[in-house]
Amino acid sequence: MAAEAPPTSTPQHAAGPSGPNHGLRIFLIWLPVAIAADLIIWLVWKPHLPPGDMSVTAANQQFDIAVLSMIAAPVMAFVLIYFAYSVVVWRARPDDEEDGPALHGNTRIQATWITVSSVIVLALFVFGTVELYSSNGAGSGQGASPIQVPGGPKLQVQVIAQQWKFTYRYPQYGGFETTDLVLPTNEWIQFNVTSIDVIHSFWAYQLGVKADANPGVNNVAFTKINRTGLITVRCAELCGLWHGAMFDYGQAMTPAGFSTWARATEVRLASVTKQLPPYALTYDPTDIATLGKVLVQLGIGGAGGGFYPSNDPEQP
Ligand SMILES: [Cu+2]
Repeated sequence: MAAEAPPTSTPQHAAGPSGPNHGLRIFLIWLPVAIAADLIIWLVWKPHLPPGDMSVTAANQQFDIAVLSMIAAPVMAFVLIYFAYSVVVWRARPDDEEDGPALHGNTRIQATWITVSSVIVLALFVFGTVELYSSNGAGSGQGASPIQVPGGPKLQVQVIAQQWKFTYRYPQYGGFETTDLVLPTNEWIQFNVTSIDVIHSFWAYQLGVKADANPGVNNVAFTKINRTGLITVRCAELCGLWHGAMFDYGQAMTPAGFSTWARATEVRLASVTKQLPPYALTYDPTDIATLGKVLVQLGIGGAGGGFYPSNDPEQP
């Protein structure tokens, strides 16, 4: 009757096949947290993500940020849960002087780790490539010869950056140039972005459009606007002393409102348009200086004159 008493507790690190299944436990804690985090991101967070959904490109960026967050959140949840689980379950007890089991040679952990990492990274690569392509450049400039061009008619709007102002030319309306950015809804818009001095960047926030403006370069970006409203335009490339002041507000109108505005502006600016260099995708800045002299000679440029014909009898 001298049977040995069975051990009352198993050593912490000796939990083998008969011990608790830590992997399953962590998974069961992680799963609801991951699902909840993704649901919160999609249902609660996404509608408020910048830059909103005023245009197809903006909505696409909102979708992309939400999807990337939904991939990242479960990974982050796993790291935090694993950390908390380790602190609670695997902490050294007062009488425990052992080292833990070696991680080397644990084929299951290594294989899982490499597989999951590879799947996530490759999926992100495919997702990013498809999203850039399918959304016509995702609102950023695709250079002079865009890879992906939306079908159908497009309103051409040339964005000309200079220190420290954006001006806009509308080649389909006689090529007039104005400081007002007015755009129609429900129509593809092709921005041809260039500069006549240093590098700038045309950033129409609510449209999700941001395209570099470089001298001598035509940088093409596309968007389609979903609804009318104000558009904030900022220069997004440090371009000199008054870079911070290089912003204004554009307007998205109904197609009928836009058409009325464009035709009226074409007529109003006709005499100025005649003096402009012919519409081109890029401009030689030395021509601009020549143009300035011509305008001064004509009495519609120079100090105080501005580009607009003046009715002031004091002006020559
Ligand atoms: Cu600028």
